[in-house]
Amino acid sequence: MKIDVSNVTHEEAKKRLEELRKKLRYHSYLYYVLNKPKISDYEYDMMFQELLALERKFPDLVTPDSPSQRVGAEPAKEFKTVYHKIPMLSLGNAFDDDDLRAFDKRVKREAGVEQIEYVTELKMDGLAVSIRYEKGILVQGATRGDGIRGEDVTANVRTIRDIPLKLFGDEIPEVIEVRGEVIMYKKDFEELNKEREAKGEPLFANPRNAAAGSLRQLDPKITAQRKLHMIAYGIGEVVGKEFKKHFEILQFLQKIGFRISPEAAVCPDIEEAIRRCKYYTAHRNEYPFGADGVVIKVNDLELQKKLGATFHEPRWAIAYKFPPEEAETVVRDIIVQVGRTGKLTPVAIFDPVELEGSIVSRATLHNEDQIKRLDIRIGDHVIVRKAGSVIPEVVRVVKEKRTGKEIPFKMPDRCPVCGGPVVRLPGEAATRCINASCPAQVKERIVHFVSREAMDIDSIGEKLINQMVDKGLIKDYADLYYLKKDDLLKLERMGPLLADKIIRNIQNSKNRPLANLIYALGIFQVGKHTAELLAKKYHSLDEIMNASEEELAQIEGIGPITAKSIKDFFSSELNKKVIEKLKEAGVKTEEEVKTENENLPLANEKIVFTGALKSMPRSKAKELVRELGAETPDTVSKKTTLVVVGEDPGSKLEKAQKLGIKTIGEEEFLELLRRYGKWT
Ligand code: 3BA
Repeated sequence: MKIDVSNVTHEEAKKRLEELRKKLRYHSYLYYVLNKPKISDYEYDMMFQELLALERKFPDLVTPDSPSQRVGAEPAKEFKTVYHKIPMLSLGNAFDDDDLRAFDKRVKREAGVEQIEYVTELKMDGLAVSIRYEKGILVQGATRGDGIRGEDVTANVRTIRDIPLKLFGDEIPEVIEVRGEVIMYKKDFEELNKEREAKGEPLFANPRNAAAGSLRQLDPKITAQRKLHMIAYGIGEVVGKEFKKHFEILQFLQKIGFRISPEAAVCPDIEEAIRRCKYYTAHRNEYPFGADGVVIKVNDLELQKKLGATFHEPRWAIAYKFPPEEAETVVRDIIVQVGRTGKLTPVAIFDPVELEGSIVSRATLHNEDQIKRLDIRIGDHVIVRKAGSVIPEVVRVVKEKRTGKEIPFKMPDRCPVCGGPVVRLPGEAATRCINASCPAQVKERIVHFVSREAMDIDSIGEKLINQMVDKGLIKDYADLYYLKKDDLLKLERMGPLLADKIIRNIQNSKNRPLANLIYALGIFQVGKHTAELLAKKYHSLDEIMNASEEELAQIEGIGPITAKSIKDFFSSELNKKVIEKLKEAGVKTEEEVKTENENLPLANEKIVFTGALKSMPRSKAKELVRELGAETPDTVSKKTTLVVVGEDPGSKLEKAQKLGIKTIGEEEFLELLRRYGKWT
């Protein structure tokens, strides 16, 4: 339905807009903050549509606090830093009743009173923010950051429906910073992850990470699509309003338009606060959001001030942490997953149980030693719990319930994905599949293969690699060299020019130094440095493949474990096949033995001079750099690596610039000579 505003005058619109904004604000408060709407969604939408229509007709009447202005800001390049005038401290932790009583004792002693009144609030698991209002208008939203400075996320917080753009009522202070937690509901988190899974995007580990990731988006339109909420629990700077109690602050926050912690309560003493903690603990899974504990605060603000804070936490508040939820279940199987880097992870499959509000049926067992340590067998009754993440773990086996029919687990000696050999190096917890063509690892291995320090193949990124593997164009990194233009053209967003460029870049990488190739192979424990040691010692891949483990271990800088890893890699028939494919494609696997000259600092440099040097004749300059190993051709070509530019340079300079070759002036040239002791 379209609302007709064609006959409305500017003056009428101004009045009507004020009225609409006030009504919309009020009803959205009833809806979002109090959960008690008085009008139907339809009525609300109609008012909103009318507001939009009027604002479209009279753009000069749009105000920043209008309910229409929640989304609209353009993506930012980075977040600005916000310094918190009043720091956002952290909270000390308590894990049981005794910790809480000890806290109370300290508070009583330091305050010099017999009994303390507390406020308990559920501790929401999200991201702390501070929202600043001036004259009742939202002017800035910031993340807590390190407590001293956070990030300016104003555009993003504006998209959150339960953060008012304009405060409510007629008791609005000149300035007020409202502090609270931005959270995501559990069901919205699960939905978001489902969507992300369908799109092949990485999942968020928990609702807190999802809330944080959603709020810290440079594009507020993305934040607007995420279902975020905010619950207020405190204030920062305030001008023009005084409070006596913390609970009074909470009530005030609710009055001016915020949601506050459900069931926040005043407790006459610590024993009542402890009872409240038990109550929240018993109901922890019934809240729509994740809560990880209870915050207990001294209610009297005068006392809070007297107690003060240490460097990083207030002495008047503490966080009671819920114990991790545990459940008993039966292990039905132990399967082995292969990660992107080849690590084999045993996973227990058990009868589904509910933990922290969601149903779980598998837990990571980390590695072989963990299974041994806990002595987990298939058929065992076990206690499982969640460890701050969606991935549960096994805490212990209920040995009393063993029947003797339980089956011990043995780590497979073949990769469950590719059937290739697996290796566990001495001192390593992980068992790994070392097959360069293992489908579980192929994407990661190709990403590594093309990276700068490896084969340095430009214009191939992770997205393209994913596509090529998913479409079956390549099964390992050697297949890159057999790619045809027609293959590439089958991919999304691929044109003939880009395809040509990719093929060219791949072909151009065939002559990389041997060290780059060795590194690119992705041998476990062989980084760039070890690859260089190997290349220097052996000059060819074949020689390395033929070297014994003992011989490899003798190289200075290579230990026995790395030597074993190298030997294991090259002993695998599957890996030999991949290397054979690289060779057949024409990838250079050897390197000419370096002559003495080539160990000089400027070996491989081709330096051309143009223009006159003030400090020496050109012949002298050439002689000096030749002594350092450089060649000094007379003309600039693609192979030139450096052009030294003197006074009145000729066409050589232009040519160098056209080819994008590095040029330096005389001062820099002398600096270069000085570096190698050829000039003083
Ligand atoms: N109350 C978190 N800090 C909280 C103001 C103090 C505080 C929290 C709280 C320090 C929650 C530390 C970050 C911070 C504002 C500093 C709460 C919650 N109270 N209910 C006592 O529900 N997560 N977090 N935030 N200042």
